[in-house]
Amino acid sequence: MNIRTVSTTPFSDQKPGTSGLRKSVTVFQTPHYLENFVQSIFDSLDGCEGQTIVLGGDGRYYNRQAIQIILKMAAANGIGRILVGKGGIMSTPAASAIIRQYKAYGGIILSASHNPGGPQGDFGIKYNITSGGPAPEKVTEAIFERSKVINRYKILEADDLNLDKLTVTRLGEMSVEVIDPVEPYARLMESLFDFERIRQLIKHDFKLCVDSMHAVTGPYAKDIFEKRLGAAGSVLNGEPLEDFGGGHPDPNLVYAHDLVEIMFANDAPDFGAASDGDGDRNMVLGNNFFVTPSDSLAVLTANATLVPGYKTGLSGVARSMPTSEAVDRVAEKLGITCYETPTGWKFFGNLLDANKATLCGEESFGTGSNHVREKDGLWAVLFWLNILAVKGESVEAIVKDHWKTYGRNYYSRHDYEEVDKERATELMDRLGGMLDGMAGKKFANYEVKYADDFSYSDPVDHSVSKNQGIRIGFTDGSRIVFRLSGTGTKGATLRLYVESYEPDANKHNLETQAALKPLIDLAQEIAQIKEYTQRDEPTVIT
Ligand code: G16
Repeated sequence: MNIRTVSTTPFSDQKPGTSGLRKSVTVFQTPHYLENFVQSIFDSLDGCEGQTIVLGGDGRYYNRQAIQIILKMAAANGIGRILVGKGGIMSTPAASAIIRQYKAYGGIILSASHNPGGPQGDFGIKYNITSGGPAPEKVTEAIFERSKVINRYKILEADDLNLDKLTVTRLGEMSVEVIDPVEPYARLMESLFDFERIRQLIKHDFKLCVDSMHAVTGPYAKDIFEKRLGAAGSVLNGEPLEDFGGGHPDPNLVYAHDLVEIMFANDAPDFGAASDGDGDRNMVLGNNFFVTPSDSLAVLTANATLVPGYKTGLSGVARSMPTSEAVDRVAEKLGITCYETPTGWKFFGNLLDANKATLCGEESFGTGSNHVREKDGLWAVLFWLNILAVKGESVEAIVKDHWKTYGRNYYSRHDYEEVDKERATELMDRLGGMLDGMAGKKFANYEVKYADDFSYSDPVDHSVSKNQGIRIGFTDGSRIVFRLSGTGTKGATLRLYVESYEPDANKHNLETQAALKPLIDLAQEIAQIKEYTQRDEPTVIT
């Protein structure tokens, strides 16, 4: 077989964002676009020749074609063995688990996560390292630098492989193993959670509904909830489709509307959950009750010792900066450290590797632990089911009880999607320029305690990440945070995060937007959001 060296010219826009390179499918289909980026990955990896790489994606449109290209490029670049998910499918947390279980050199994951799919939708690619976690900034920087000067890529001339059968075959010198992407993951889940106890709960008429949103978790959810745990018929939208059935596979109250309708009906099930495109995000609901991701992290932390995999306690916890401080209060009570990192799961990697944190979470519907190095949607669902099985209480009762003990952090995120990039940058620059001297200023009932552009110094490798979002904290414990999304593909997305703390249990039943209204108005006033975005309302409120 022939290795072809193809001349190419660089694209200037291959800088990985919050989680890999995400662009529209049409951009990825531009001749040489995918190949340039993949070659930049191989060129940036030291000593990957002869090594094992894991490969799979969330099954969205272009997944199959991209996998065939990457396989041929891997063979031409001297990779020794590729483990590829059957049908090219692998959820992001399963890929992380498989990299770790097989002690692979790394993995290439094809996903644009919660972004819509289909020919007019988005596609994405990211590289994960030996630990199973997303490549840290120094690796993504090296890939980007390489992409700016690349002038050739290597590809094997060969026929496409059949990826729909579990086989071991060869592509040139490289071995290709088509593996079951579900089994190793399901086994890992069985090692962490009390499946027997959850089975008993379900047997005793506990009803659950899990929405896979026609994305990658369908086969995982069917295997785990329906087959292993006996919850027949509990998986909704379980057939993975290349365009996610035309939906937006983002598990929040707006996009997971099928589930929301079921869970907010009169005869709602006891528990509901949804996953995103690649299976790393989760949304948890009780009967007529929504659990914010920030509260979910706090509740899991407070109850972790009820779950077999965490029964000896947690070494620490971590949350991204914009995530509410609910978990900080639990950590304080448990006497463990709570780390505050920038947005992006990659920042948790060092803390997990160094055993400084056991659980991590983000407001963007992400929760996970040291069992893998990605956030893990179905893991979070199982964690909740295990707690529910042990406590025998409803989701709502558990959360309200939690608020009684720790106080309630009212929390909401307002997204202004697809706004003008230049104007959004101007808004952030203007805010940045206002921070000096803001501490001590009074706005209506609020007094500014601190105002800064968040900078993170990694306690393990001491790398510093600057400009990670603007925080304005007030003396009563409330906060407003502004940042531009690093995952959007059209224009800019401005995110406003608003949080206030209420210790008084008699005031825990307010509607969230109403409770936060004074702060939301204040954020408008300070940042002049309407003027800069030309929008009267946010696109999505979660
Ligand atoms: C990715 C990252 C998360 C981040 C989220 C939103 O999630 O892994 O850490 O919180 O994007 O990022 P941004 O606010 O920059 O859009 P996913 O599920 O898209 O891979």
